[in-house]
Amino acid sequence: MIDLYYWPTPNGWKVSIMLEECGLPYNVKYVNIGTGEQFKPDFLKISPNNRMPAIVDDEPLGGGAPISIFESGAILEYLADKTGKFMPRDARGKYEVLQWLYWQMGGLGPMAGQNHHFSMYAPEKLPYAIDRYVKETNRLYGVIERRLQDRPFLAGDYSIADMAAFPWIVPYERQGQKLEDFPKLKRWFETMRARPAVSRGLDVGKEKRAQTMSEEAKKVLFGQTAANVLTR
Ligand SMILES: N[C@@H](CCC(=O)N[C@@H](CS)C(=O)NCC(=O)O)C(=O)O
Repeated sequence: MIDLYYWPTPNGWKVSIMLEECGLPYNVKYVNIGTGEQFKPDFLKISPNNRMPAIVDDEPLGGGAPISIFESGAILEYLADKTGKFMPRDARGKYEVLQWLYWQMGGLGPMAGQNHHFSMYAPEKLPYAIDRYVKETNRLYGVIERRLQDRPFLAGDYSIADMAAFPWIVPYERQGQKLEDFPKLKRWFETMRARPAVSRGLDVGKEKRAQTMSEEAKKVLFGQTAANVLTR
């Protein structure tokens, strides 16, 4: 059985979607990031970056002691390796997927995350910061749009690259984007959203998802320093 350390946000959805797509049984262990559960010493042992998602698999690929993995991209790769699903086995196909997976990890996710931060959560509305990240998100949507001109999914067949990118498009409105401006992306987004496993993945813990972030949660999440992890 796999333990999924999770909170219902785009990075968490990547893994709940993959687990649902693979039909793997899993236990959800909620990590309430708004109350600081990500700093508990037991969680830091699994996820030293104090971020969810993370998994612990007690029937690991390769056998032996349970394995723990943090970073959603590494988790998706592990689950693809373990099940043989959603990533081609040939080297060319595999690196096609990995390029788009890392593009999401290093680009779309962090930039859209900063977009959310400055547009919705920052105590001051800083026009330069908002404009920078809304524009960069827009450029990245354009990269997807261009990529999907001649293929249905980011890396050929449906893969972990799509499962990584899709959750970050779900909040497109709060990112200041319109799907109508990106018809191929819109078609891809709607195809994915219509998959029952994607829908089940998005539903995991949806009752815990706050519509607005409390002031207490902002204090926990923003302004972290090394002291947050070194003093535990
Ligand atoms: N690169 C990491 C990012 C994970 C991440 O940023 N998770 C956020 C929620 S979306 C989190 O756990 N935040 C807790 C915190 O900021 O203390 C991944 O993809 O796994």
